[in-house]
Amino acid sequence: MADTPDAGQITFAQDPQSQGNPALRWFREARFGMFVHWGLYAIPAGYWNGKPTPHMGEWIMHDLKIPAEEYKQLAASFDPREFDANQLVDLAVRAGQRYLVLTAKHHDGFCLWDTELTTFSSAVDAPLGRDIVGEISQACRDRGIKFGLYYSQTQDWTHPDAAGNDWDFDPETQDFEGYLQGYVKPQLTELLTGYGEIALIWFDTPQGITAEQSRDLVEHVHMLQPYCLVNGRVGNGLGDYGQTRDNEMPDEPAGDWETPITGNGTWGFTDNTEWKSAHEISVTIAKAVSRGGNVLLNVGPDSRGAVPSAQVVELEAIGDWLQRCGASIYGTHRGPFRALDWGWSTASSDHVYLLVENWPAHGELVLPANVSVESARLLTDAGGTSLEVRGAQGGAVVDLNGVEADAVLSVIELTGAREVAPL
Ligand code: H79
Repeated sequence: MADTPDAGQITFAQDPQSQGNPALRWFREARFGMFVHWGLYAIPAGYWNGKPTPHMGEWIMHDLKIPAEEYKQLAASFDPREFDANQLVDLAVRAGQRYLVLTAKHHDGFCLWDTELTTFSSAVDAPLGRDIVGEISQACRDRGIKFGLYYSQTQDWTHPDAAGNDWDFDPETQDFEGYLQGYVKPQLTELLTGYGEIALIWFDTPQGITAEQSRDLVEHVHMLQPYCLVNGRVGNGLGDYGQTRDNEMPDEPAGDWETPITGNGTWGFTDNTEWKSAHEISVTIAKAVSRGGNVLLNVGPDSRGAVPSAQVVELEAIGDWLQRCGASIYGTHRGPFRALDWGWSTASSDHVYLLVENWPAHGELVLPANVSVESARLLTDAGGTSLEVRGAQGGAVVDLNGVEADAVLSVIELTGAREVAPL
């Protein structure tokens, strides 16, 4: 889980009929978002009665087959009195993230809003008595951050008719369609009518959901909010944009897409401290944007609602990097240069951007043979230092002698880059 392999493909493709959703404009502009996995699993934080869970923190109930009635008692301990939604969203702003997706309901079924459909929520069963969806949505609205909700539509380990829990419930006698119509859709109605604009609904693990059921969910969301994006994991090739598997990077994907990545080896909070560095994250962002996609980077707040300070350091370093070179990321699209041995390219209508991971030891960055360039400058230093370009009629090189590589990832802006006939 800790790395971002290159071999992945788009698992949940963009529905060709949905490519026209006008909301994809903000999505393409944003490029980088914060995923927030927060729920009861932050309390055991990877251990149940001293026993470690073998995989991701938020899967503890499933992986240790904790009885639903026992797990549900955790709600009484969900008491993050000091949690401040403004601080969380301020962190997203400092990290340069333009949208935020909160786990309204993860696979364990615990709801972070005041729902009529169950008391198993932060608002009722928890002493907190707070509507976390409401608090974070308001903080996002105040700061101009697009707000989306993760909703586990197929798995719900505390609902007798949902998928995923075969240790308490009998899959043979379940009424999954009844759960979708009588629970999932009414909950989506609450979320899409009670909190103003919802920028996207992030479904997950479609598993055996039928095409008809996936379509019903997409239509339900769009009936309530036509400009709410639906991610590809609603299932069956539907949704407004495509998606990789978790922590994957596709090679040459078509359309609009997103990769969700962990900040360490888990989504829900545990004691794992293998944080991805700002450099690693910047490389993932560079690869994704150079291939037309977005990165949704996870934070898993602890049981008090705090993001671990070691991760805050990396997020702030990414934000600092984006302050300097955001022009190469926000609102840019697939770059013209492929298969570079030193990095990746993105493009806007005016410029081509080079995101250079392997800084050339000899001080010369070799551009593809059929490219000519008018001028180049370094984006990631304070002054936007001009760089000399030699051999502009094909086989051009950017002179990097005397220029220091950026501590996160160096970015060069090209003006007047043109394809010329190969010499
Ligand atoms: O929300 C995060 C994850 O909890 C969720 N998607 C991200 C965004 C996710 N759900 N499922 N998976 C990821 C992959 C599931 C892997 C599994 Fe297993 C393999 C489930 C059962 C076998 C890992 C190994 C978890 C339990 C055993």
